[in-house]
Amino acid sequence: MKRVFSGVQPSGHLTLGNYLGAVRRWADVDQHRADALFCVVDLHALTVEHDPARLRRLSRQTATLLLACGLDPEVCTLFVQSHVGEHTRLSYVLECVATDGEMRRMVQYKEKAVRQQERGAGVRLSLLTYPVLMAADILAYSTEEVPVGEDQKQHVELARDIAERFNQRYGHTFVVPRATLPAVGARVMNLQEPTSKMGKSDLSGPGVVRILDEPEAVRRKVMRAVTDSGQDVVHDRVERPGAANLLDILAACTGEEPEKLAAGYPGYGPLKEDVAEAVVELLRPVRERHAELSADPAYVDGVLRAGAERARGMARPVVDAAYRAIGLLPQA
Ligand code: AQP
Repeated sequence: MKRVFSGVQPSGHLTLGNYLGAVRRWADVDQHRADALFCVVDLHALTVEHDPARLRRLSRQTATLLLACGLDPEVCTLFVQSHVGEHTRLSYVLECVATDGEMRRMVQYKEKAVRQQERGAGVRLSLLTYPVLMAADILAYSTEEVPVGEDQKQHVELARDIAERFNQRYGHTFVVPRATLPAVGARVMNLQEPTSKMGKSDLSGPGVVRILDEPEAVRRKVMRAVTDSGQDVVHDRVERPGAANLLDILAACTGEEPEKLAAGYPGYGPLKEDVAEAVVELLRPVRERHAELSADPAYVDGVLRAGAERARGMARPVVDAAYRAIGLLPQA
């Protein structure tokens, strides 16, 4: 069975982008076809300004939401990154294989560093180095496939490069992973700024649909989505990014082709109405299940405890092997 690993940061309330780009596939496909691990990557959420109490709340909420989206602890392993010490243990060793230049080329680092500076906050060193921690997250489990949205592709490629370099220098230790992207929904854009990704840490609100938004809020956000000049509906991500984003979202909800969908709409109004209803119906069962699960935090804690134990057992031998390979003296 293939080994699959992926994660989500508890850096805000999960969005429609997280759902369509990653989590829906984890639940519907990956956990059933693979030996799959899914992780609330809380250490990654420490790379930008954060509030400790909010981070704790969001970590539990994210885990609860992953279960509500359909992750089944009987068939996959769900855990919190900081509960498994092997991730940071491996990360340092991988920092000794990665280069400073590689880190500075990461698009997310460049974009988020600018955002931090604009907010008047310092750029944390961890923002530069966290792609190595992400490589450790992946490599510690001998992962073959990493199902992610498009924005994370570069980080998975870095993990590949690090694994190959380590294996070449110190002997075969790591499985070399690859990213897998969804056919549609790999990059859901902000409804107010359709040339920017819909990101969960975007606090401004109206362009970001959250999985737990009430139906009325979803409808309002979709109906107010920025569209392009021109009344005819065409699917063109470069010239008509607003309409293309709505068509991509509808395609991801219905399983149809965005280009074919475009042909059926005389104007933006009816398109928006259908997108709003499709998203409301897509998210409805998740919201309902989340309400049930959040009434039972002890159940969620139990799932995370068992998940961390299982994950630790899988990661330890791989990390021990990496320590031996790189020349660290094993404890007697
Ligand atoms: N807009 C998106 N479209 C498609 N896929 C997306 N993903 C994130 N946003 C979109 C995918 O969801 C998974 C988990 O994402 P993450 O927690 O690593 O990143 P984020 O939601 O983008 O959170 P950030 O980095 O805290 O937010 P921003 O960018 O707003 O600063 C990943 O597989 C990701 O590809």
